[in-house]
Amino acid sequence: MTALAITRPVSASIGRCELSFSARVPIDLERARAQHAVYESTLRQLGCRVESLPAADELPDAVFVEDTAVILDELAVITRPGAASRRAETNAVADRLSTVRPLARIEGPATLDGGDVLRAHRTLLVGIGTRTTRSGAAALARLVEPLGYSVVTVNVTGCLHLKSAVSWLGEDRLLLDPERVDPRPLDGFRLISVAPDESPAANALWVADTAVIAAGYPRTLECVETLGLPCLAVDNSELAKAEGGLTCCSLIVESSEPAIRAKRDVPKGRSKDDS
Ligand code: CIR
Repeated sequence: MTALAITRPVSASIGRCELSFSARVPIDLERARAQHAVYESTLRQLGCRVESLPAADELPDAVFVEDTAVILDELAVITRPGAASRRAETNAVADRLSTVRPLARIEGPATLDGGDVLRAHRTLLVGIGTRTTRSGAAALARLVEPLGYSVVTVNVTGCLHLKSAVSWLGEDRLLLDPERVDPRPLDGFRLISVAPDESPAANALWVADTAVIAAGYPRTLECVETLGLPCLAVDNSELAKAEGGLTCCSLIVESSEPAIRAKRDVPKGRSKDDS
């Protein structure tokens, strides 16, 4: 079955992106766009149908579509990003996702970024850190637990999102930087650590049973290959200056068949903890 990969162009204003942990350095727009084009063609090579949303040059971080939604088989949850400058990004994403999934929303004042939600089968690991609040995680839990998902919160320190530090590599495998995430809630998973000086490699995209790993981290690549997993390296160095990794640049819809498009009522994700 062909997965749909939703992407969005690198905005002309990317130089004004949100930054939380890195110093601002110039981003070469043409190079960022060229790397993003290679990223999209890698997704195509892996069998995805890539669909790019309309450009939003006035929204500096629009390329990082991952943060705007959490897509499950049964519904898509439109997030309320922790950075106010990013909230308008959700509009175009919601429009597109409304054609493939019933929608639910995280309502304010709770906040939740898609980069903090890591799905492994029916478990959603939710990072609590700079962008996602406890009430955001609780709001997500109220939406998805009735559907049979369990939500496990994980404290994230020293990096932007949970998925900056942990990635799912199929089955029970998690690739992680143990320095940046509390491994205690990850009991039951097989933990694969990135090489000690290769922390950014912990953000890897698992698509079509292949690990897409940021170029420039050869020891982590070799470690994942040694597990017998197919790997591809993609250069993401320009968008890394905006604190973006490989997962951030796509939303993968595993099945976009019309059969699952039926509308139905989905409860709002507002948390009583927020009032
Ligand atoms: C931000 O700070 O929101 C963007 N500059 C980077 C977002 C990266 N997204 C992600 O890790 N999921």
